[in-house]
Amino acid sequence: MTELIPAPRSIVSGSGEVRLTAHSQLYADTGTQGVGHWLRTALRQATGLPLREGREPGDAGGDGIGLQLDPGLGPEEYRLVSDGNGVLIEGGSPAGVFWGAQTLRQLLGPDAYRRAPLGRDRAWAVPYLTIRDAPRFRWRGLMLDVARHFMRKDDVLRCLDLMAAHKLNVFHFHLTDDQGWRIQIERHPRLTEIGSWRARTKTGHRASPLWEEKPHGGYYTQDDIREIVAYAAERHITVVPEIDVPGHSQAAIAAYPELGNTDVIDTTALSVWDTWGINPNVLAPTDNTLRFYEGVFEEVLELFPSEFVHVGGDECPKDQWRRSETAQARIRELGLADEDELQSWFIGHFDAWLTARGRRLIGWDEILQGGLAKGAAVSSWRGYAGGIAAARAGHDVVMCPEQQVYLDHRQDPGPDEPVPIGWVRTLEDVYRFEPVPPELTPEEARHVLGTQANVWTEVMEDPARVDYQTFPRLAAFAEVAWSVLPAPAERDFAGFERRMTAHYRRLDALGVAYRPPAGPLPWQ
Ligand code: TNX
Repeated sequence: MTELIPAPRSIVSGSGEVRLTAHSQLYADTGTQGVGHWLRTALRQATGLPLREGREPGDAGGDGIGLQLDPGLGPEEYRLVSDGNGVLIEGGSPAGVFWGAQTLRQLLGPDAYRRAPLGRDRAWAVPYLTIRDAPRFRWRGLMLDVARHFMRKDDVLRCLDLMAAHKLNVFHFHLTDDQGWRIQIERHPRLTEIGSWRARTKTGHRASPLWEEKPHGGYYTQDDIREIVAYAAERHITVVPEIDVPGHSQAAIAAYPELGNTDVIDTTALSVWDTWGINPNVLAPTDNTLRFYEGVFEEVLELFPSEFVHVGGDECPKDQWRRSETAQARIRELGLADEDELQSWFIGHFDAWLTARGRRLIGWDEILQGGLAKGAAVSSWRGYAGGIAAARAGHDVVMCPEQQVYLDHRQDPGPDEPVPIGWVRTLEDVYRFEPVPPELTPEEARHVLGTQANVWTEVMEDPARVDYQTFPRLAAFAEVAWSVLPAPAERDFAGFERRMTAHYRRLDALGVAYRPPAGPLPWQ
């Protein structure tokens, strides 16, 4: 059972196996109590074994599990040794031990992912081996768009569990967009009262001649957010919130019409958008807007301890600013050249604001237009170009080019594919994705913090559809983000597919509605 995904740096196999029994103990040193709690809970559910607390890492029976810190290892590095003394997982930090615990779960076989033991005796064995492992990137992300379609809190928690099982550690939470505002902001209650519902949305099966139109909405209370952030933290996942400005803001403008360009259109007539695409109704570059969003970000910072805060910045059409006397006056007053520089000023304001509060701004690559704000990091989505330019200018980058890692795109050209998005990103395309473009020098490449896969949900109305689009491709993505792989053309995709056979059984045990290798089932 060493068909591990993502592949570790090295495995040396021995002969023999550790067998977990009713007598097996689980020891966790003082630094790894949290991981110990997580692992005991997960394995008790799956195996029914008590896994009582051990007093030392190894035990006389040689059938226990030990967890401990080894300051000699890198922060997310771990070593897993299974031998006559039992299973010992050591990590440079609790996170490293946690990733080692994920590997242990894979070694125990797919049933180790179940929430209840099966009704028959079975052996829980870990082959004798030594695994040394560490991630290639420190940012291994998944972005989930809960604005286009709201996902309930429990679905988000499940998503975090699935991320952890794949050793992903950054959850980019796309909380606001034209079609919905999903986070409670106490000082601006209309953002959720008005902004979290839209009157109609097109949903339904691809084969329906007329898609069903129905109201859609929902939002997370601040307590829901606290729970999500804490649940993520237990799994060594950082939640990076995204509040999209100055474009993708129609839901906010529908709630507070004064945020829009009131001298160009009647913003009181706007409602939460019920169409997909790029929206012309953007925020007005006024002091009032800045103060309003500072208030939003103040509450956001209280809820999310992450170093990075995402401010969007993508797809902001400049037409209203061109026609707005208020926006033009601002351009003159600031001595700016054009509307691109006005956007840059807008983002720069929040860069300085976040930096003053000990945080860092990250935005989509359009924030390069008109000049990149001083401390800003970039999510490079329109290919690699934005990321390359940012890295060369000394800015940090997360690579997420839509040509490779947009999981809303269909995964097969076949006519039965349920998602009506034109571009095809196959499992193999994702497996051959390389986050660091060869154009970068080693020095510049250090600015590539890592990579993330993005799940935009315009056409994913429920968690089953999100599962279908996300898996199995997220498994390939996880290997790209974690493992040190050869250049794209030399990657052993056939070998990856062989390991996927075991991985599909894990996803089955986890209840993931992945796309079957043979293609969609009739009801998908
Ligand atoms: C572009 S990626 C967008 C999203 C859409 C997505 C659909 C990005 C920063 N903006 O608003 O949902 O394409 O693939």
